[in-house]
Amino acid sequence: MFSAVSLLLLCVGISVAPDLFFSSFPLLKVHMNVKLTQIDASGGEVYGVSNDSNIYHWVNNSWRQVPGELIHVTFGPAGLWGVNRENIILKMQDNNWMNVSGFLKQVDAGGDIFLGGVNAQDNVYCLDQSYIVSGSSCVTFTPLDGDLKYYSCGPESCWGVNRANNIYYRHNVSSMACQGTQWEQVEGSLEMLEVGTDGLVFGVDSEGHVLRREGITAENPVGYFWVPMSFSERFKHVSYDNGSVWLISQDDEVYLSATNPTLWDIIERQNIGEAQG
Ligand SMILES: [Ca+2]
Repeated sequence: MFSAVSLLLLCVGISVAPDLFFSSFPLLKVHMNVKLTQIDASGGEVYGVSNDSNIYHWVNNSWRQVPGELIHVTFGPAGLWGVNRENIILKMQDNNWMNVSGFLKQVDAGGDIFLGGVNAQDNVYCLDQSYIVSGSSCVTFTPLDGDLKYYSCGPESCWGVNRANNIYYRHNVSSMACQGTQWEQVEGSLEMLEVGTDGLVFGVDSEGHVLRREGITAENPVGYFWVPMSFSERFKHVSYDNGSVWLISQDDEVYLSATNPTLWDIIERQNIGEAQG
């Protein structure tokens, strides 16, 4: 149980300069009887999958299993989507998983309202709003140039990483022209990254460190530099939504951190996990 005293101590510096002390926020290990390998948070909803392909939804501070089997799940303005072991793409439509044409190993529904993803050969694709809202299983993905192993979108921006862990920002993506215009390589090296609903970007490097992109604004969507978060654990996956940082450790345990003390107060009162030193 996270004590009020330690919360106070850890947050002492935060009122001075929130951005500079961002990385000092505490870490909470979320109580859970199964392990997760991937997680996606958006619009107040959180979904994850376990290593045996079960799907979970965070509801009322606990995990509720969702019917079906996926190796990657995503939720966002484009809805609830996933891919299974055969790389078949599935969309939650009228409370059932619907097979959608095409094959991807990873998808992201964070675009407003479009989908991004990559296939087994690291080819990059997106799906325009017209196909998202049509409800049809027969869709045509738009190919992008370049190769990525992971691609994630916020409402107005997409980021990805390639097999060499190079990081790329995609310029001028939109709901009606999701392919955007060109790539811009961003300094640094990451295994994966996720774009939040507010456009903030978090990633995990090859050593399991979590990094946040600093300085992202509408005028400067690429931001300025990466800020490491000083967690004691090492992680393999991160997703961010509205102040909450959801993390999966290298041994598949789920952790939660938060970017403001108010949220921490709520988390502590709800007793959904145990604080980590
Ligand atoms: Ca996402």
